[in-house]
Amino acid sequence: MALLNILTIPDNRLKTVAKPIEQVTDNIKKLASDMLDTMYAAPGIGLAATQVDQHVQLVVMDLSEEKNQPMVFINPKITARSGEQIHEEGCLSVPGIYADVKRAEEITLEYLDLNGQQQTLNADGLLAVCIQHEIDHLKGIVFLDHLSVLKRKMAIKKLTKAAETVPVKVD
Ligand code: K1U
Ligand code: ZN
Repeated sequence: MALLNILTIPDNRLKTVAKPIEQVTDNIKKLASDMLDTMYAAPGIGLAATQVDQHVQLVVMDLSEEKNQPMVFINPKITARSGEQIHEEGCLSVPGIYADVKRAEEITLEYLDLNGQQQTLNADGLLAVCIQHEIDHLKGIVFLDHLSVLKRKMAIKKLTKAAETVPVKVD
């Protein structure tokens, strides 16, 4: 088991755009496994390679209660979206800050699995939210970028001021 360092804002490396993975090598499989370990330890329900300073299109997630349903998405691409939902989001790269973000309610995702096989997934609810959040990371976007300038500034101020303990929700 290997735990990776998670970058936090305002680290500029979080703004890097990730490159597609050309081949699912043993190195990519090891990175996916280390990212899952890191996500479970954080704890979180998702993690993008960007957040651990690896700039390839790789995302891991597990939304199950028992933390026994790991998902790995390689080169994930949203090919259809519909509807709208507002969900409270958090981010391991923006610790202690939570805010409501508007995203598509239903999406279709195309990706490669760990065997290099093309897959399609239809998702809604929290699964769709989390996928959109993680794909944003691969594009160098964090969820604060979806907020108004004022709310973003408030969040960053709160984060800097209170690198302390209590989680805060930005309304
Ligand atoms: O990308 C990340 O930083 C992970 C992030 C994913 C996410 C959460 C909520 C909405 C959208 C995307 C997190 O996992 S934050 C932590 C979190 O949500 C959580 C932690 C422990 C138990 C349950 C949830
Ligand atoms: Zn995040």
